[in-house]
Order: sequence, then structure tokens, then C-alpha cells
Amino acid sequence: MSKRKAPQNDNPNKDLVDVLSELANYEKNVTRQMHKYNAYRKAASTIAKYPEKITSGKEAKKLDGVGEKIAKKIDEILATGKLEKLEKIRADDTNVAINLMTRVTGIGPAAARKLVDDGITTIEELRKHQDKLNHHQKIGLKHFEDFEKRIPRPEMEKLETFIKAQVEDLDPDYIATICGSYRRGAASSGDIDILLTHPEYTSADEKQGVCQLPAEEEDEEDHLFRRIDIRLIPKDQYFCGTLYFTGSDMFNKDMRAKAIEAGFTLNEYTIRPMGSTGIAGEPLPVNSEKDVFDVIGMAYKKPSERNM
Ligand code: DTP
Repeated sequence: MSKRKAPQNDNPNKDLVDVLSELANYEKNVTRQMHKYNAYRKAASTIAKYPEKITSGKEAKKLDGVGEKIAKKIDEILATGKLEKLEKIRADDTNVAINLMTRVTGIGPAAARKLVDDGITTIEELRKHQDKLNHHQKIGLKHFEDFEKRIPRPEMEKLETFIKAQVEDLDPDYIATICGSYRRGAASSGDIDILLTHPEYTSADEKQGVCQLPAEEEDEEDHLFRRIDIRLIPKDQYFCGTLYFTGSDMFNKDMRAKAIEAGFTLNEYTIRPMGSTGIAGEPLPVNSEKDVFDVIGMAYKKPSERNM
């Protein structure tokens, strides 16, 4: 899963979206208050979709996910060009260091805080104390600079062709789908999320790795190292898997909420009916992503329409 989200360049409310996204990251990485993280993310995502320039908190409050507190912050940003709360967060060295550590793939908020408590505040220092890292985190640190860079779509297309050919060679019965933002049609992706299944596959496994496209011509510059997540999924759970790993994360949250309203519980593995006792029933048979939309009573959305 990637840590850097695509930049919002041509959005009339880019400044507001950037501030809310930075606050969201702070709540996730530093305070670990996930409900606040979700609230800021939700507000940032609705504002990012709003086509006009927002001129007041009152106007923003009409949008889904923007409440009183966020509307106030928007007024402050519009009036002063900044947000006092964010200025304070940025001025705190511990916050800055924790945020930096979480940018390393494999280092989550808890591990980041522990490193900072141990006095490690820069990537350079982290490189000198690799004994504190597990295998996954060491890979993240080794490729820190490359992994921060987004993967342009043309490179994703080449990776897709390359990976699918390898999988086909292994066994033509494998079904492979590159999910994530790539499947939603994004111009660039943070990483490569591959879901793999086989008609005879029955138990789950997960691999995170690193890959690099081979240079096609001798004088061509080397490609960067890219993060690749490969998940091998049982066939009966494949479509709930592609649905979840295609995202976006906000779309997933919304769809889960709609599933609950319709009396079902949906996750990356299955969709199950919720009994009146609050205990989930047996997984429903799912043979396509559309089956899941149908069960919930939602109109089908193509991957490119799931960018919320
Ligand atoms: P990027 O281009 O930055 O890689 P992405 O592919 O949409 O963007 P990820 O690679 O981080 O995002 O994750 C792949 C998918 O997994 C994502 O589109 C939806 C799902 N997902 C990840 N995290 C969450 C979450 N917290 N809640 C719900 N779905 C999630």
C-alpha cells in the first residue's frame, strides 16, 4: 500500500485540500486518532471534487463530511492564508520526525514513535541504526528515495505486461489483476497492487517485494525500484479482493457503510448478511464485482468511476 497520494494540481481548492490532508496525516501518524484522520480525509476528498473555489466555511459546510469545526478552520485559512493549529504542529520537532519515519515503507505510527523516542529523527540516523528495523522496513529504507516517487502510467503498463507474461508462463490458469489507482485509470500510482488467484487455490498468502523494469536499450537510464504487493487470493474471495484493492479507500469506506445500511458486512474477503443478533452469516457466493454492487442495491461503478 502506498504512502504518498497523488498531488492535486488543478484543483481550485488545492490549498484547503493540502491543509486538511496534512492534518489527516498528523492524526494518523502522530496522535493515532483514526476517527479524526477519517474525518479530515473525508472532508479533503469531498472538497477535492468540488469544482468551484470555496469562499467561506459556510459554503464548505454544505458539502458532505464538512462539519462545524472544519468549516471554522476553512474560514481561518481563507482569512489569514494559514492555520494556527498546523503551524504549531509543523513547529514541533517530534511531530516532524514521527511523520518522516512513517514515510519509510513498513514503518507505521507506533514504530515511528518508538524510533523517535530512541533519538532517531532523520533518515541518515536511521541508516546508521538498521538493527532497530525488521526486514520489510530495511527494504523500505534502502529504497526510500525511489519509493517516494510515483510510478507514471506508461511504466505501470509495461510492468503489467511483464508481470502478466511471467504469471502466464508459470501457469495459464492464473488470473492476475493490477488493482489500486492504476485500475481506476490514474495517471500515476504509488505502488503496484497485484491480485492473483487460481481456480484451484484455497488458502491465502501475501508477499511484498521490490521490482525494477529492465532497461530496453543499452543507453537507457536505469528504471527506479518500485514497490510491488502481490496477494494470492482464493478464487471465491477474488472479486471482493479486487473490489477492495482497487479502492479508492474513500470509495471503500462509503461502500462498506452502504453495505451496513443494506444489512450486510463487506470486507476484502467476503460479503455476508448480518443477522438480527449482530452475527454475520455465511459468505454469499460472488462471481464478479458487480455481484457485490447488486447485493447491496448499488448501481455498478466502473473502476474509473471509483475515484472518490
Ligand atoms: P496510489 O496511487 O497512491 O498507490 P491507491 O492505489 O489507490 O493509490 P494504495 O496503493 O494505498 O492506494 O491502496 C490500494 C487500495 O487498497 C486502495 O485503492 C483501496 C484499498 N485501501 C487501502 N487502504 C485502505 C483503507 N484504509 N480503507 C479502505 N480501503 C483501503
